[in-house]
Amino acid sequence: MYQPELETLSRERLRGLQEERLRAVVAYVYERVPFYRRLLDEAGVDPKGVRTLEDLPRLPFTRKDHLRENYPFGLFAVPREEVARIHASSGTTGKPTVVGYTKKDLQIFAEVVARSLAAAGAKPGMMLHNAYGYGLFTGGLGLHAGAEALGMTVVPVSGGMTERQLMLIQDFRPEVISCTPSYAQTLAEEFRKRGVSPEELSLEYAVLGAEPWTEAIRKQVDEGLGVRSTNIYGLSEIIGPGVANECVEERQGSHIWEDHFLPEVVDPDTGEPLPEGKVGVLVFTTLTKEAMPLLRYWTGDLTFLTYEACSCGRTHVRMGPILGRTDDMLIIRGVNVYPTQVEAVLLGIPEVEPYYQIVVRREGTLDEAELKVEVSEAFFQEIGKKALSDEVIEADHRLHALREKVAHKIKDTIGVSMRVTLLAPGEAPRSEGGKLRRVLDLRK
Ligand code: ADP
Ligand code: K
Ligand code: ZN
Repeated sequence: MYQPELETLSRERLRGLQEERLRAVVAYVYERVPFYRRLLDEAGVDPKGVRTLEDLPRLPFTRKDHLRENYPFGLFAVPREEVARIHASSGTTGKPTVVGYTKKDLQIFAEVVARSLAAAGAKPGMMLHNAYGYGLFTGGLGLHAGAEALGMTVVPVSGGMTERQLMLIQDFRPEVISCTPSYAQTLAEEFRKRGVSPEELSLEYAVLGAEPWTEAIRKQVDEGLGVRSTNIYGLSEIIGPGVANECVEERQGSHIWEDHFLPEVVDPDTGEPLPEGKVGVLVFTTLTKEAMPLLRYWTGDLTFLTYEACSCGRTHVRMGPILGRTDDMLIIRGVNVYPTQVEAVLLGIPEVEPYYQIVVRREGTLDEAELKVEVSEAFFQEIGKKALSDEVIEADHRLHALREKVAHKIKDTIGVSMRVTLLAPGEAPRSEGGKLRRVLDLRK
């Protein structure tokens, strides 16, 4: 363990610490963040009345929309000069969800990731091949700093360029790899194709997250790479990856680092707290963050909690796998995508209409997204075709160029490649009273 004294605190002492920190954070945001002062006032909550965990359900939820409404820095509780780093994740529309960290927040981020890596089997002196994306995403830099804190040798490979990844894994001989589960499958598959057996690989542990995965995928990765893989969970709004991690001993649920992130599971419809073991929405209150603390943040992720003692000795509660979402967020190769973001891009292109459908498939180990979108009536008239098909589009440079333009704008603004299919006016599915299926997820 990275911080054994904190990771094995008795439940009673953990609760005491949580309550002390809860009182402090409620007073802190009420004092410093006008949004929270209004939210609490409107909910009729006197911050001084929040004393114990029993008072938690009286606090209003914070939602993704609140982040959007306060874009970019409106939820920061410290002057911008005290923010040491900014990260961002996909927002529901054109603008990303922005998060900030003070120096102390970054230190805590590194500590929880170090705990996560240690839980996953990593030890000081081991080498980490970090294939999470660097940049505005929290994954790359988050794992990086945590591995350094633990005392590992970090190789900041970032995502993509699979050929180079295969070479570096063979030449540098890392013991640990971090990436999305689907990318771990890709790497395993590519090694197999090249006749490199798992026994020849130096890898022992894989830390996989950023998208949902199953025991079937775990088996493939473990066998294909010769590792024991564990789940890492997190979200930018709360800190990034490392909110929770499975212990390599049990691999039965991910320990949530509860001295920093206070979890609840609530009913998705009523918001009422649910008992241990029941599936509902995971909600977090940050207990120690300075730059952007959040009260009862509605993650949209569906799972359950268990307080059963774990053989690894850690006392922190475990969460199950993510079983779904309460909203229409898609995760394509680890990147969050909202249909409304796609819509915002389409609204900015005069030759198409915001009538569209996103079809996601898994081809081999990789997610493939297809965007079907209607061309505008005016554009369709102008090109003078009766119908649109792949052949017609290939043969007409205007259609060809439009398809490229849509694909580029999607890639540039959302960060995910989608194959674009142009439809004639009226061909995209329309709502027939019921809910429109904007998304067809064929991966399940
Ligand atoms: P990250 O880079 O850690 O994925 P984001 O803020 O971009 O952070 O995305 C967070 C969302 O990604 C979560 O709310 C959840 O839906 C999904 N996610 C992250 N880790 C996991 C995981 N281990 N299993 C399932 N879903 C995950
Ligand atoms: K994600
Ligand atoms: Zn455990």
